[in-house]
Amino acid sequence: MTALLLGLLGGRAGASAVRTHVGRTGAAQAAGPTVKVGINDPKDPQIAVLAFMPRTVKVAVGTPLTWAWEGTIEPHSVTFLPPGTPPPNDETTGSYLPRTDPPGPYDGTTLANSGLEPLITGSPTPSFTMSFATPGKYTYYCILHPGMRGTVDVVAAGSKAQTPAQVSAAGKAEQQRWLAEGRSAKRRFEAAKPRKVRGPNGTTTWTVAMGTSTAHTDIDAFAPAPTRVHQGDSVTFVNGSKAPHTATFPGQQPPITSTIAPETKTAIPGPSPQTLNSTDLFNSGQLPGAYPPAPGEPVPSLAARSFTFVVPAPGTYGYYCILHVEAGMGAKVVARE
Ligand SMILES: [Cu+2]
Repeated sequence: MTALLLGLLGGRAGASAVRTHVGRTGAAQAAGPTVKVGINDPKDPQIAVLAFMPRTVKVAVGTPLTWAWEGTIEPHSVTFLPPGTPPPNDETTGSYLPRTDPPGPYDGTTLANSGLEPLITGSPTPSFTMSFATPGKYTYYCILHPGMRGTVDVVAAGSKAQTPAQVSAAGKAEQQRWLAEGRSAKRRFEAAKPRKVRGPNGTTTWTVAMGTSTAHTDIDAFAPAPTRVHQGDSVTFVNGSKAPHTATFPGQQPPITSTIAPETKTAIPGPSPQTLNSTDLFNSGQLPGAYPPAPGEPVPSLAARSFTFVVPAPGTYGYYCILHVEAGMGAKVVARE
């Protein structure tokens, strides 16, 4: 992790600097069809596809259906909820982290949950298999990504269902579509000019976007850094994506690497704005995405999604997102006199 951070903070954010498990294969060959659980672009891990592929699958009662995590850095779950349970949200995610196998072939009345993978087992290619006892349409969720849902259409034994090859082909077609969607979003994101606002005493406040999102992807990258930052200028990080992010300047301190440590969420040394130096640790804390944290709740305000750092002296100030460092989310501010 430290080598990765050094690579990032040295400004080489991208595939070459990333310790990655993208592209590895070798999940056990399942007897039934397999649904893919997300993927990070093998050519650019900053592009995370947040989708079950294929989104809908038709299987017969008794057929084992497998979900495979292969090449996803972003963690996901496969979570079937008992009837009447609201979809997972920020407040309930924590209760769904561990795995809960259904007591037998699934009949739709209980919780069936892979748990958040690959975080829970740490396996590079976890999988989750279950079969179904009762015909019907079953919706399932990822506990971390609100828009990420899938459907299993269960038909009676002997009825026409999809073959494993058909499911695999449908999954691959969707994967190509969502990768293309993410790549085009990233091109637009990188082409946008940094926004700036004149401040007092001839200083400038620059805005750096923290990622962006499409219907099926998150782009885990900081917008290109402004190239003409001068001492006294400010850099305001704004999260307009659907995912939470941090802007974390480790200075000469040991970097925070745990995504679940309390200091990940904490503004260090205090609330916005903060004046940087090159030795201490600075952390925006976890800035929420532009997304309702739970159904019926408002989108967090622009202020809640923003954090400003003043750059007091010339120098190079490396920063990263604690939550997405493995995807290569890091950059630097270079300030001149
Ligand atoms: Cu992030």
